[in-house]
Amino acid sequence: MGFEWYTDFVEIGYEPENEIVCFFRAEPDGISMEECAGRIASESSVGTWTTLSNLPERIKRLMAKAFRIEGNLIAVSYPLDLFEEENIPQLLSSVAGNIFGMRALRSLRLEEIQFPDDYLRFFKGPAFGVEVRKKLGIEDRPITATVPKPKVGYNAEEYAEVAYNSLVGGIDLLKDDENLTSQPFIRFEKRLEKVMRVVERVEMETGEKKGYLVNITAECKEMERRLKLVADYGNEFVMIDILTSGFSSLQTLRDLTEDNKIAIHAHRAMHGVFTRKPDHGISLRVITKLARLAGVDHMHVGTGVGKMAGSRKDVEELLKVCREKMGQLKQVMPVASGGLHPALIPEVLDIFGKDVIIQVGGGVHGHPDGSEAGAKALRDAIDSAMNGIPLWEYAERSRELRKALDKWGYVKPK
Ligand code: CAP
Ligand code: MG
Repeated sequence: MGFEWYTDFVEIGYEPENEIVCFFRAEPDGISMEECAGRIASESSVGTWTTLSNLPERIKRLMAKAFRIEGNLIAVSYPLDLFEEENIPQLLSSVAGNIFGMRALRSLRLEEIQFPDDYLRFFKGPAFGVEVRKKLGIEDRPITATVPKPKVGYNAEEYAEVAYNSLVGGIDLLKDDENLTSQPFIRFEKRLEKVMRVVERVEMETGEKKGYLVNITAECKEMERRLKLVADYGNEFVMIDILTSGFSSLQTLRDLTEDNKIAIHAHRAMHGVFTRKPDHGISLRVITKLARLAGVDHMHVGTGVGKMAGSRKDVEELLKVCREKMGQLKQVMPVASGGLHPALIPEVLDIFGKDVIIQVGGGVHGHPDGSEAGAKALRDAIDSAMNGIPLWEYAERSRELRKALDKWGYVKPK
């Protein structure tokens, strides 16, 4: 129509230089792919539905360009000046904002974002990443974590007891569940105090360094208060549900942890709302990449074998995002979690290698002999896999491992 200019944002064959490039999967509704591509580039940069009476030359230079259309895939390049330095919310308001709500697009999925170093250089990235190993003195094996289960409901005393049994059984990090924060029956301060006492007690008894992935998810100022309490105890980790809290809170938290050397464990609860549909939403690849920019140290990436969606190939793709060179950003320590138990450990190590945090909740606390035995069964399974010993053979000298194998066999939970 005469008043439209969407196709002015299409320049097939254009070669981006030092720009942000986004790859979208789009399903147009009654328009051509070229018009669809133009809408995406226009609405996510400087355009709108109609030509304008005023459009200075220097603003034309900020127009995004749809430069490749292959089937349903569209590549769009964005001049860097469209984006504020170190501002993830604004980036998402641009490339994951209005375009997802346009009537002319039946569906849209942001599959990938590529950042030039000139954009990355403003981000702190992970403070520690894989170097969290140094906090625990663990260099030659995966780090283990467990979440007390039932995931919510214990009071602080009961929780501390499960924590003690898990840590003394060999778990390195005690992790709060994603929906455990400060409920009436287990207020944050009391849980923190009890668990930190347990951490100190187990460190004394075992001579091993332990840590608490304490969930501080809350309103931003409250997270800051909780972070300070964690730092006062000398704990070197916090956990945040990064998507329910939002990237703004995450970036604030990253700034706050700069001084007290606290590692950030990122839980991705709620990602399934927009990552699971293959034709609409935002890919976990993009979410994981943004989490690395924001500066998380640990990031859940699925298991490839457990109860959460995500194939081995999907997990391997996310491992690349955690580990590939991205400007000056440190690597992220991946977390394998969701439906794991001792029998699945060899396959997990085959996928992840040793630089991984293996989180096992039900697979520890569902052990027939309780949490301490469950923890030992997990450590024995790791030891077995790290030394190339078949699990059943190792189980001949580990009652705990044998009983875990008896209960769960080699089931891949759904
Ligand atoms: C795992 C878990 C984690 C999921 C999150 C849970 O417990 O604590 O939150 O792994 O999914 O609540 O289900 P289990 P993801 O070990 O008992 O399964 O890691 O895919 O983000
Ligand atoms: Mg959980």
